[in-house]
Amino acid sequence: MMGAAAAYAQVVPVFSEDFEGSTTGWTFVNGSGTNANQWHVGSATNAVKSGSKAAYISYDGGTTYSYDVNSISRIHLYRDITFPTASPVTRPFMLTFDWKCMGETNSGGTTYYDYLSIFLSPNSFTPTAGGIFTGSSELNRWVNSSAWQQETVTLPGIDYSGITKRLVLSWVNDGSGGANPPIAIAIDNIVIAPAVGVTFNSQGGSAVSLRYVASGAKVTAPSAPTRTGYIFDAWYIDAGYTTAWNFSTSLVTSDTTLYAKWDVRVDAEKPAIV
Ligand SMILES: [Ca+2]
Ligand SMILES: [Ca+2]
Repeated sequence: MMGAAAAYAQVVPVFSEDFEGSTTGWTFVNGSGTNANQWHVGSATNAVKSGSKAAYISYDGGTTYSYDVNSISRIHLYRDITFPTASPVTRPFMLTFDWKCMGETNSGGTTYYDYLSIFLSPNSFTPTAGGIFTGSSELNRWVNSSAWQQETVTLPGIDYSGITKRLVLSWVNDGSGGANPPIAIAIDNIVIAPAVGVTFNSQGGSAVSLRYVASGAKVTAPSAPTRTGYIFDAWYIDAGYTTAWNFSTSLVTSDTTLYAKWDVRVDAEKPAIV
């Protein structure tokens, strides 16, 4: 329609970065060089999830994926991302990425000393080397995994249509202690994309809310719905009940509707056999 903005297409990413190509658009805030630890995009051993490059912290100019635990760091890697103009936005955006980082916390894991922090901030905030980033909208902090993890973050539910956000990756470490060997942050395959929705058609049973997940992710099974005179059987991908949805293996790659299958309760006086 002329003049009408299209709704965001499902699955199509707003932003995607695998670090294989140019780093144009990214700003490295590593300070004057007196700090050993710096952000790099490169090919250090153990720092790459897929392809041949990733972003990570190195104490020796990108050769080694590791940090100097005695060199205090507040360093940043950031870029601006402009969301396309589209309305209405009726589904959340998901940020996904692969990461690993042991860093350092207290023994209870409640206080972080060496960690990655990610912000999706207004672009009026600019990170400075040596300073904790104070932009709004810290999404979370990541620490305590020496193995690669895939993370999914549901972005705050605002209208992103046509606005520019600043994606800030901040590495912070204090001047002592840390995992041995020190494992700093490595991050790869950053994607921001609209979520895909799973609609649960309860087929006459109690209502089950729509769930959003990142494209390619699993959806968690909801609590079983209830229906007078029936026993809930399972969720199916079709209203003819030929194929059940396997919540432990099936991946949601587009908007999906699942249908509740019900068995007639033969003797309503007796409780259901579990
Ligand atoms: Ca890569
Ligand atoms: Ca430390």
